[in-house]
Amino acid sequence: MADRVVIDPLTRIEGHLRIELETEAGAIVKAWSEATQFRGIETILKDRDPRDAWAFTQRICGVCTAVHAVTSITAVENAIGATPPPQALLIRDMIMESLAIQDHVIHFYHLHALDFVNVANAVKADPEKTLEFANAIGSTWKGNTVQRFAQVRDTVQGILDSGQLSIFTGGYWGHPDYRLPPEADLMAVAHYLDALEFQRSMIRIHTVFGGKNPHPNFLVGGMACTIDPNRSESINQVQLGDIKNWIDESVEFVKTCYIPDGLAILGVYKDYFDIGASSPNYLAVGLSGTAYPGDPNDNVQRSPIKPGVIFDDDFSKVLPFDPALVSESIASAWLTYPDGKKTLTPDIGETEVDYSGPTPPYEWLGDDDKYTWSKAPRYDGRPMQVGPISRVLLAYAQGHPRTVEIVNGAAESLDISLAQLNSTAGRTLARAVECLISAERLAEETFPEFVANLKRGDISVFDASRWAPSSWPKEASGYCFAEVPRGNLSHWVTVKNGKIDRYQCVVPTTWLSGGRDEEDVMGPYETSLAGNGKHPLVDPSQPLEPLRTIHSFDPCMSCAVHVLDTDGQELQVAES
Ligand code: NFE
Ligand code: MG
Repeated sequence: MADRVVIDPLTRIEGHLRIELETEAGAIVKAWSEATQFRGIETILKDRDPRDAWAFTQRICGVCTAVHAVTSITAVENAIGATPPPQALLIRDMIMESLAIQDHVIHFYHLHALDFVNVANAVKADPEKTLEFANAIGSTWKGNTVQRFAQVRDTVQGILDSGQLSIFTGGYWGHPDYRLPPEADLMAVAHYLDALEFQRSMIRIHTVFGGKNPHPNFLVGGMACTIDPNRSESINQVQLGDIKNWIDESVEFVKTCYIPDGLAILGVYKDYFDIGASSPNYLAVGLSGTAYPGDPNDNVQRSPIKPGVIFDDDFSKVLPFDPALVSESIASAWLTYPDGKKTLTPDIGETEVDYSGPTPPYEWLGDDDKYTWSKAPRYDGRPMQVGPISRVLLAYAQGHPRTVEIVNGAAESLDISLAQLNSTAGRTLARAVECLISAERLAEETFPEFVANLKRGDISVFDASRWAPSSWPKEASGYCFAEVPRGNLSHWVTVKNGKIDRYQCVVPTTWLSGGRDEEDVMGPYETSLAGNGKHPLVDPSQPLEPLRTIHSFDPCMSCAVHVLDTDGQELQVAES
């Protein structure tokens, strides 16, 4: 008889995720991924001005913020035929890339590292030996000093002595599978605190180009800022100097701190390259930060890799990506589609609430066919992994030189095969690899290209020719697929008589956290836990192992279940 285990809420994520598990002899045999949170954005957009959609969709999330805005304006531009100037596109790229760097750093240190790093063990470390450990793993981060490590050890001791663990409350610090020596734990906790300080500067670029962060300002047809190196009231030489410094600091942090820490920690937990394999299919439209409105020629210049998919873990074969093959199933969701349909493509997607679950508080949801608020996206009928792992695998398979170089180096130092990247540790490694590539691209390509254009006098950031609704077609549809921190994000819009007629978002965490489809095929979270019946769970009262695996996807449930509203669709539609 299987034991039943519930993790609710699963913490150190954005939003509310519940995981139900059945275990036998210390291994997970069944899993259900359950979005128990209720929100509403898509239906709010009906009948609104499409030029405002970015401001609403951006509020789907306080973590990835700008990505929904960029995806939205690109989809709307695609529909109405607007063409932003090249400098505006480069500004958007800089915003997307800097967000990706910040988001991955936050994920590794603040949301995921404590699955492997035991804070309570850090106080046993000797600060001098900690510096030796940092040197031994190749960390040249400027924060590595004996004084700093001693100070952090004393801070952690003070927190433990107070009995109030503050940000470290609720960890499974007594779990037997924390394996790092105290020196590694102390170093990682010091870097956790450094990263907390440091992640701010990675995102300041948003405040220059978008006025603020989170939720910077955008504009259909361009960007809502002015750039002129010679004018004090616009973005000028002073801000460009600041931006260059922030970008250089980001590269330094990722290179000297994040990458060595990631390799060292994953090296100690190497069995996690054989744990947590998920759906063997991968989708990406480019490197991190790419915004792809459907024309393969549109992003040739900016993304060195093409949109594509990989099926069945066959990394030697990249198939072309076809937007028409994306669909969303509601077989396991508390939603309904017209005519009893279970699947719709997003261009004609619906968001109709149909709650059939028990009245909370509930004990178990997985016995019902429907158990989540999340739709289940599919590509050509298959669940897909999206995110750093998909982008890195697709870039590797397409021979992107820097990706090949970094992946081969990491695989060699960890002594793992490419196939082992489909794993809990593989997803975490891919995120670190991608973070370095994003930082380097921002520093060496995107920002220099923007500055070079400026030097040539290109200060145009807005094309007004399609601003007036009278210049739009009577009816038009558009979409944009973007590569955002957690994976592939698409927005789909239909504009009719100057207003939004339909709007759908298909979000990375929806791709990943969605449940079973009408064929009873599990979604990626579920497969990572119960795909082979071997995922460990030693102590159900301290479910650290499944936490490691789910955290490797970096869940954002606020994004995943943006589709609903507590009062029903009609009320919100009437709001415009
Ligand atoms: Ni709320 Fe997001 C990202 C989007 S979600 S964080 O990255 O879109 O999966
Ligand atoms: Mg949606």
